[in-house]
Amino acid sequence: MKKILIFYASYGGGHLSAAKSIENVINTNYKDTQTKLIDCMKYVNKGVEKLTTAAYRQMAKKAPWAWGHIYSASQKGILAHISTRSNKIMAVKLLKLLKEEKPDLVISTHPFGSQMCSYLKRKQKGMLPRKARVLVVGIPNAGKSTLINRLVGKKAVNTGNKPGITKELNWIRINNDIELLDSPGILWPKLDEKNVAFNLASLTAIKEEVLPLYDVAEYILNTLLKYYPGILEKRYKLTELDEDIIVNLEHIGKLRGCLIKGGEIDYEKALSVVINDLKDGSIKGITFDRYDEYEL
Ligand SMILES: Nc1nc2c(ncn2[C@@H]2O[C@H](COP(=O)(O)OP(=O)(O)OP(=O)(O)O)[C@@H](O)[C@H]2O)c(=O)[nH]1
Ligand SMILES: [Mg+2]
Repeated sequence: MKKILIFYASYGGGHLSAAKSIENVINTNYKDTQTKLIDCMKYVNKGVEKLTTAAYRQMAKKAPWAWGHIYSASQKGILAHISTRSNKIMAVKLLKLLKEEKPDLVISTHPFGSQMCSYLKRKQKGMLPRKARVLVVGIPNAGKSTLINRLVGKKAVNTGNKPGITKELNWIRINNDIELLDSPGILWPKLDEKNVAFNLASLTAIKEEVLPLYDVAEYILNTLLKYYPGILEKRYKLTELDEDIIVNLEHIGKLRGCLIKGGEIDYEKALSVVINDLKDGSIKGITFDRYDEYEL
């Protein structure tokens, strides 16, 4: 059984007559339906309905010529604004009726009823907005997953200090309004420029198997010497670099206590000192991504 509400308003008898005719046609031709006639203005606000229908009757009786003016004025401008605003306010009451009656279909023979229904339809769409879905994208090991965990306030996704920790896409709900998509780090399909590859490797965005850590540490030290000699001196007490990376790492290893049993230098540890100083932010406010290194 389908339920149909037919809204009308008592501004003159025409809207009610039209509503009754529609009801008649439905009841005669569609057996499996139930119809209900409702004065929508009376339902939403008896006071406003009484006042406006009385005003309408007086005008129709004493100044019928004024109706044309009011009708045109109600289509745009201040009157239209007032009417739209008041219909929006009254529509909230109409929603109660719609929730109680749960009609399959609403027909309205008066524009106020149509306006209130269309407002409710739009508002309902607005009340159920789609969640904002945000893709977190960037080079490997940049901190995408860490950012997501920080925003959610718990360890929702895996993180780790090497590229390739996130291997697939994961949707993470932050709250009722936002969902984040964690994604594996992406890189250019081909790293043509050597310095671009080394810059990425310096940020540990490229796997060790691709560029050996010794080469990366050497690149970092050379780049610091070239652009930030003050930092190289302050951090590693080096004003120049030896051509042999082992000599430089020996110096840094001694300075930072990277030793194995017997006082030998732990070169692996020394080079991870250089890489981690850059990665963990101990060396701040620098960039390897130099404008002057690119051919334009
Ligand atoms: N110093 C510093 N380290 C950070 C920051 N954010 C993340 N990290 C560290 O960077 C490393 C990589 O973090 P992840 O969040 O796993 O990076 P990711 O971008 O998700 O990496 P993939 O999933 O491998 O692409 C971890 O060791 C983090 O602790 C930050 O703001 N500052
Ligand atoms: Mg990740």
